[in-house]
Amino acid sequence: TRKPTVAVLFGGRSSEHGVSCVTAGGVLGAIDRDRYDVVAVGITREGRWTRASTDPSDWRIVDGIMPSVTDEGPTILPPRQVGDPEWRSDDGASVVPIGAIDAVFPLLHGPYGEDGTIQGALELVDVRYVGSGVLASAVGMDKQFMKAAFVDAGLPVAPGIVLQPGQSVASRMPELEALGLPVFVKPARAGSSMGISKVTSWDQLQAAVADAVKHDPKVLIEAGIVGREIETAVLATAGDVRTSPQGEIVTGGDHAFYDFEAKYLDESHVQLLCPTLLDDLVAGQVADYARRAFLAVGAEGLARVDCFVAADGTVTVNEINTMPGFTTTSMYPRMWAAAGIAYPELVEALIQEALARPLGLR
Ligand code: G1L
Repeated sequence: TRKPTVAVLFGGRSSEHGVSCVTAGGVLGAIDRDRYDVVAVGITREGRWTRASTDPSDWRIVDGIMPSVTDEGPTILPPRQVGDPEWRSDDGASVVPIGAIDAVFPLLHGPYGEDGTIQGALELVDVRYVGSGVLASAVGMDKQFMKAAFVDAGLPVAPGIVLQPGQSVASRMPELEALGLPVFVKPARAGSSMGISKVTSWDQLQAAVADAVKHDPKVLIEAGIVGREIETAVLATAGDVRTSPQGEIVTGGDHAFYDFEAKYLDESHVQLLCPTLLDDLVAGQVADYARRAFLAVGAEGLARVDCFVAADGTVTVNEINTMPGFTTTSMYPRMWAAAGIAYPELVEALIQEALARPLGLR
C-alpha cells in the first residue's frame, strides 16, 4: 500500500509571503517522511504556482532575509485555470495529479489564503485539507461576522459598529460616541494587524478610518477593552476539542498594542509568555470561551482564540484565528508544547484529522 501524499501549499501574493515560507519549512521538517510522501507547492509573489523544494533547510531565514518562492520550478496551474482537476506543468505534462494528494496544508495568508477561497477550491476538486472549512475560514477572516457568531453563541465581545464600504464616519457619530473612548479602528477583513489604530480623541477618528480603508473598504470600530491579552490554542481531533494552557502577549515600550511592527519587525517590544499566570477560575473561563468560540464559527482542526482579561477577571473574546502563526516558535505550537504536545506531534495530529475527514457536508 502506498503512503498518503501530503502537499504543503505556501508562499502567495500576500505581504506575509516570507512568513508562509518559514511556516512551510517548519511543517516540512516535522512531517514523518516514513509515513507520508511530501509534495511542496509554492506560489510566487507574482502568483505563479510552482513545484518547490521539500527540504526544510531551503526555507530558513538567512542573515535576516526571509525565504521566498523563486521562479525556477515547473509551473503548476492553480485549480481555477484547469479544465480538469489536474495540476499540470507548462508543457502540459502532469506534475502531480491532484487526485494523488491525500491532504493539503494550506499555509497561505490573507485574500485567496485564509479567507476560505483556497478551501473552496480544494472542496471543488475533492481534496482533503488541514484546518477549517470554507465558512469558518471566511467567518474567521471577517471581524463583523466573527463578532455576530460570537454574540449568537452568548460570548462576551467588545461593542462595535461596522462602517460599510463608502459609509461616512459622520453618519454614524451618535453611535460612535456611545462606544466611548478609546476605540480601536480595524480593517474588517485583514489577516495581520496592519491598518489597526487606537483612537483616544474623536479628532483622530477620520485619519484612523482613512488608514484602515487602505486595507479594506469595510471597517470595524470597537470600544477599547482594557486588559491583558490572553491567547488559547484549540486543537480538535477525533471529535475531541481540546484547549491548551494560556499564553500572554506582553507589550512594553511605547507600543500601544500588539501591532504589526511589534509582531514582525520589532520583537524586542513584545514578549510572549507561556504558560502565563492566571487565576484558576479565570483560566477556566478563558478555556471555556475559547472552546465555545471555536464551535461558534464551526472551526475545524485548529484555531487560536484571543481574549482580553480585565483586572477584575472579566473576560472578553477578541478574535479567533483559524490560521494562527504556525512556525516552530509561534505562540500556537508553544502553547501546546506547554501541555507536552511537541510540534511534530501537532503536525501528525492535524494530518490524521484531515485524512479522516469525510468529503462534502460534515
Ligand atoms: F494547515 C493549518 F494547520 F491549518 C494551518 C494553516 C495555516 C495552520 C497555520 C497556518 N498559518 C499560516 O499559514 C500563516 C500564519 C503563515 C499565514 Cl495565515
